[in-house]
Amino acid sequence: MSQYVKRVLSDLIEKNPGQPEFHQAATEILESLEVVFDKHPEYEKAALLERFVEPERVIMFRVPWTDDSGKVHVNKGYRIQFNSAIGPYKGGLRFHPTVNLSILKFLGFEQILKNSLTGLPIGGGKGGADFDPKGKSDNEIMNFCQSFMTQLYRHIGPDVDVPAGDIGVGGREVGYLFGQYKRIRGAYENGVLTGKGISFGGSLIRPEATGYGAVYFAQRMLERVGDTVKGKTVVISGYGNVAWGAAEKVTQLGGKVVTISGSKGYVYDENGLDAEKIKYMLEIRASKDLGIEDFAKKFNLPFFKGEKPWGVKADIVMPCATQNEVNLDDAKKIVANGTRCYVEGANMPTSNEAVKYLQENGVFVAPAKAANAGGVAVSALEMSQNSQRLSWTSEEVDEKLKAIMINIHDSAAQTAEEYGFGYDLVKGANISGFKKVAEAMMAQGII
Ligand code: NDP
Ligand code: 2IT
Repeated sequence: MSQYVKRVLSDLIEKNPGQPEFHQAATEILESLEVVFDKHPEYEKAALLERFVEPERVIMFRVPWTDDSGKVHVNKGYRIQFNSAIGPYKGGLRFHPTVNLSILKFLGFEQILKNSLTGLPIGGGKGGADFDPKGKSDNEIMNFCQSFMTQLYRHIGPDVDVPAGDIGVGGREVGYLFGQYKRIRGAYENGVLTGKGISFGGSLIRPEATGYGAVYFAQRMLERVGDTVKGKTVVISGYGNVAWGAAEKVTQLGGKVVTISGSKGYVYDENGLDAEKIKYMLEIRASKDLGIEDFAKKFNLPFFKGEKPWGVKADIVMPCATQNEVNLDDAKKIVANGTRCYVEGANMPTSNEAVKYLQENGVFVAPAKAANAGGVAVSALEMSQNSQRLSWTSEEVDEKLKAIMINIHDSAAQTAEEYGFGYDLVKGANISGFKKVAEAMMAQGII
């Protein structure tokens, strides 16, 4: 690595102790960007990289709420406003007990490049809380969302920062968050959040967009080698929003989804999921009491308790649950199974060494920031529809999503080629996403 990039990375690690996920994401990104800094000595003079790795603003706040028995709880709430060079901060909110500054900084950092790759004018941000929505009643979820927004509202707006969903935050939570924002602001600014219900400014296809987009991305990778999704065996992890959209699109295209999973284990379906089973994924995700084991029980399928699905033979592997689900040992199993195509639906599901191992052993890896950008891309389309006060049909949104995914793939592939990395989509996506942000930051002066 060049001295400059090395120095910024080691400073980042030293100055942000106890943030392993942020270090991990930064290491992968900065390693890829070395070649850009070699070409642009003026970037170092402007301390571009030092500024790029430092969030513009980190907001932390208290979220007190009352459960159904009258007990008071307090959670930590966050919003990382990482980079607004190319547009208002944009990114999801995650409600999960593991949420902390490290996880949100890695997510926010990745989001800057992902959002740039969509070709749409959105900056990077991320937020959330260490709140566990599991087992909570509807009323408790509403209380929490209202308290969270009572703090967050002063920091966001349609031209300032536009949150959306992520783990633990879906349509129901976005509805409660929007209701409270509207009540406090006294204005109907529906462009302030995306992933809203269709009756109040949501976009058709937004719930499906991340999973569909990841499969469109896989389709483009296969097309390059004269192949299609039809007839392919696909291993998916997770059973949430992203896993659901991916399973639906793979199945529509004639592929066979043989696994889904949750934190408690995975389900194996030799015959491949059908429409009824895919629909049931939505029910368990929305349920207060049901989990992945109940899916296996209902359809009489084998359940592998405490295990991950990476040992199952597949043509395509799509991790769609959470970060660091695939380590080096898992990558070895995936390679040994002859998998050709590895598409990240979740954010940073793969350790850096596992990504390298997959790539060195002939697996085509589609990194999250490229492959899962369909969700935020349709969020940006939702913002456009809101500001123009119109709504596009499902077909219109789906067409735009497809075109965006093809464009992301092609620009990552072309950039990697240009910089001498062959078909390395990890490097290509990082460089391609960064170039636009870097140009904008340079043009806007030292801020
Ligand atoms: P959901 O809340 O809908 O689903 C989360 C899924 O991941 C569940 O299957 C859950 O299983 C599993 N999971 C969550 N945490 C863990 C954990 N610590 N260990 C193991 N499994 C876990 O979230 P989404 O589908 O929206 O998000 C999934 C991934 O996709 C995340 O990485 C997210 O950042 C990313 N993403 C989401 C986008 C979106 O539009 N929603 C867009 C782009 C990326 P269980 O309930 O059993 O824990
Ligand atoms: O990780 C992501 O891209 C998301 N959770 C979606 C963000 C968004 O603003 O739609």
